[in-house]
Amino acid sequence: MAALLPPLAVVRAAGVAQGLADVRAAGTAQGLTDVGAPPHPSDLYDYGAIAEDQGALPATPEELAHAKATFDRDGLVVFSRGLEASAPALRAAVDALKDGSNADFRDALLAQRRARGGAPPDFTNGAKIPWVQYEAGCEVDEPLEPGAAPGAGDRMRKAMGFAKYSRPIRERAVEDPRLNSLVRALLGDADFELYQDMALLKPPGGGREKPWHQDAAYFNLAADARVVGCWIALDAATPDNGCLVFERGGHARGELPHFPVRDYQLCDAEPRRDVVACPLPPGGLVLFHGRVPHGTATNASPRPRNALQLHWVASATAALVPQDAPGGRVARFGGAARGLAC
Ligand SMILES: O=C(O)CCC(=O)C(=O)O
Repeated sequence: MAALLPPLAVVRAAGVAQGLADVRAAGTAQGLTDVGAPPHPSDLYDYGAIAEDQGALPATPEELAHAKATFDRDGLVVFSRGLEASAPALRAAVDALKDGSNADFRDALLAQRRARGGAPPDFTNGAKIPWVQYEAGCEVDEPLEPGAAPGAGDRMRKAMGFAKYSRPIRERAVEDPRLNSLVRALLGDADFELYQDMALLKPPGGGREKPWHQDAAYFNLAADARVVGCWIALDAATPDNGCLVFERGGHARGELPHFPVRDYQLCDAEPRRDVVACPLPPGGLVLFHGRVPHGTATNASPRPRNALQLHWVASATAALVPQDAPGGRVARFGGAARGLAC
């Protein structure tokens, strides 16, 4: 979305009200500081059940086949046990992104920012660009520079494009053999590659909602791209701190229209069917289809909710498609492009 964005300085000078207008005009906000949003409707993430838990990651061909059948049917498959042994190291690696002690990520991020004159990166040419975003109201001039913004890392809401700079994240998540076997099975035994890596940090006491959406609406990939998302809890994720909520089976509804409201999102008024919550302990994970609708509520709790999110794409379908090209994501997912209003 970055190519459509207002300049960072406009967002920051204008404050939340104008910022929201910019979100509506632009589609989403990727400025260094989030533009903020009004509270979401209190029942927006109500759920009817807890998502079925498979327990431990699959170890046998039969367990892999069962996971694939569940994924194909529901658009998601949950493992409350999987990376629990790695969760402390992964959490420490994410903390090092937040406080700048991962010097390789910090230096790459700052070099990128300087090269762009502080403007947000253009994600249309790929998603693995080092980038961070802070919660609304957290003024940051030079993220991660020593002394520039004491404690600012605690208000970081998102980091991206760090896997190549973090060995623990690569070795314990991106390249975890059990996870890789599972991803291969879910993609129909296809070769695959990492499309995107993110840390989704939802700080305590108001960490920002992620409205209902389909991840594929954000990807500059073709309609037939096969993508598996993997969301790994690094803290206990619960309904009150903003665990994931899914529309089970909703991947079968195809590409749904998205609108710039509080984010680039599905319309709040659209009815959600068969909603399941996905609470997880640290190291628990859920793998999900690129078109399954999902979202997370504001973190209303005093507890952090840090998570790692990886997306893999089948290599045969990994070619980038510019967002505004015929058949690009704006034509396919954009509500306005489809002649719809929210
Ligand atoms: O972790 C979250 O709060 C939601 C993340 C999400 O759904 C996304 O970034 O696509």
